[in-house]
Amino acid sequence: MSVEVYQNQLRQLLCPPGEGVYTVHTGRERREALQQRLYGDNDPTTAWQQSLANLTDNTAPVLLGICSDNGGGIMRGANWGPLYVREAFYQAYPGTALFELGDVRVVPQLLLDEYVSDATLANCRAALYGDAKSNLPVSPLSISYDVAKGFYETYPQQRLVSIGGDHSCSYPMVKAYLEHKQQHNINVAVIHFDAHTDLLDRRLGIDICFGTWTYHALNMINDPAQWVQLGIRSSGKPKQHWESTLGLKQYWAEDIQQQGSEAVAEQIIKDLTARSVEELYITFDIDAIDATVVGATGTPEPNGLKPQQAIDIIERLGKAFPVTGADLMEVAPLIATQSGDKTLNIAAMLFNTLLTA
Ligand SMILES: [Mn+2]
Repeated sequence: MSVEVYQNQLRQLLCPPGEGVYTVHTGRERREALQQRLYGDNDPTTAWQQSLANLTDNTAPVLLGICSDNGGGIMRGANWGPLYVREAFYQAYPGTALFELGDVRVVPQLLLDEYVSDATLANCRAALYGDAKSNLPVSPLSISYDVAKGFYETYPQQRLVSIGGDHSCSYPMVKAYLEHKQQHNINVAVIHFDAHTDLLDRRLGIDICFGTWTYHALNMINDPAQWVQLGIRSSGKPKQHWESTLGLKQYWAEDIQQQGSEAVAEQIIKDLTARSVEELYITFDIDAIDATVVGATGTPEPNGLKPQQAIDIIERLGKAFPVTGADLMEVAPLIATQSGDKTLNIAAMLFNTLLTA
């Protein structure tokens, strides 16, 4: 795919940053503030479309917003994560170099094109692209995959990061990343922060959603031992079950409390170095952090990591390996939380850590 073809595809599959939730009034002030920050007084749609031509010479990390909570299911609201986390991030870290690719266009009743009937595919293609016979994807995870796949083909040296969205949004991003690294014979590991394992084969018959995506992504990595989960504490089965049946590595929240973040990071570095791992993808479900400070998420859990513990681990790993892919998922800013909740501040800190690790 040529650069021009890919950039034109982005102009169809995505919308300007902040517009991924399809709405006229809700969230308008926030969206306008973001676009003012990015494009000044220029028309945001035109400015965004034109800005995509600058990708060719870009060296900054590239951000994709995925405003889909269509794969969630306990408490929704992570569709607002990309807009709110961006605002908190830009306020806390003004001047950070970041290329805004845009937001995935999200039809909130769809998840994956494989789940959609031919008639609905045609209807949504007509609605999104003005052409019922278009072959472009229409569901958020399918769009995200095509965007990421095309990105790695067109800009193999650049770094793509994303903000979601429920954790199913990581599935297409990790899939495209792992396929790209395999094609180039680069040995990678995935570092996965989460209160939950996300390791169900199916949930109510659905194979790709927030509770299952890791089980399926695990099949794509060179060796499941190069998938490391941190912060687990809410699981129907013990650690030994997951490690022995699926072969991945887990550090539960209690392991990190007992051993300390430094010792855990050193152990991971030792294991991954012995496996000749060259690069890391870090996927961060905000519910890895303790519910007393992170309440604005779909499934907050007590007894989690302190933000600084997660930051220390990421920074230490980032000194040992290049972090060439990352995402931050499950921030649901409109979920009512107790006073003292710091979800957005912490999300901004974590996102900055992922960018700079
Ligand atoms: Mn998760």
